[in-house]
Order: sequence, then structure tokens, then C-alpha cells
Amino acid sequence: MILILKILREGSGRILIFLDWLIKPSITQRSPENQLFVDKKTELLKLYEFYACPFCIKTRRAIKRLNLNLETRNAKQGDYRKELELNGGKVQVPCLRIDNAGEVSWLYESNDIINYLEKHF
Ligand SMILES: N[C@@H](CCC(=O)N[C@@H](CS)C(=O)NCC(=O)O)C(=O)O
Repeated sequence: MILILKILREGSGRILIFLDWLIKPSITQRSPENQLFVDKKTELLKLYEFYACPFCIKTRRAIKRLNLNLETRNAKQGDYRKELELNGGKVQVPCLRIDNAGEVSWLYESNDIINYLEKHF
């Protein structure tokens, strides 16, 4: 049963990736100076994600729409997964790692992440 759900989720993720590629969001335009300023700020943000997770696709789409150059980290396995579990508290994606002048916080929930990004950018 769990396996079937996983396959369905992975499958729907792949369909969403295709639709996301097909229907491009309109992208926020900035002056080069403003974009540079925003790029500097987004250096402090990292998005932990799975490639085909529907919630991550939604979040990545918002990142694209807001024209943010934000590093994404594949937490499916390996060091980033361990890092997320150990420091964030659980393996759930998407999760935004926010480095606020050396003070790190971990923001879960796609809607909260999108709200945070829309508020700050
Ligand atoms: N309500 C959450 C749902 C996130 C969620 O269910 N993520 C799944 C992947 S699609 C997850 O992290 N599962 C943990 C795992 O598969 O180990 C959100 O909107 O971000």
C-alpha cells in the first residue's frame, strides 16, 4: 500500500514537472543592481527538496516566478538528508534553511516557504 502511494506520488510529480516545463510562470524582472542585491540575500537561503515532490515543484515554481537564484539541495539521500534530519528536526521537504546573520532556522511547509519568499522578495 505504501509502495503504491509512493509510486503514485512519484508519478504525479513527474506529470507536474512536465506541466511546469510546459506552462512557464511569468518572471519578476529587476534592474541588474536590484537583482545583484537579491542574489546576495538569497545566498543565505538553501532549499532542501526532492526532485519529483509535488510540494517542492510548487515551491520551485514560486522561486522561478520570483526570479531568485536559490541553491537547491537534494535531500532524497546522502549528506543533505542527514543534515536536514539532524538540524531541521525531520526529513520533510521542501524545507528552507535560513541563515540570518549566523543564526540558522529551518522553515517547513511549502505554503509557509512561499509566503516567506513573497514577503522578503
Ligand atoms: N504539507 C507539506 C507536505 C510535504 C510532504 O509531504 N513532503 C513529502 C514529499 S512529497 C516528504 O517530505 N516526505 C518525507 C519522505 O518521503 O521521507 C508541504 O506542503 O510542504
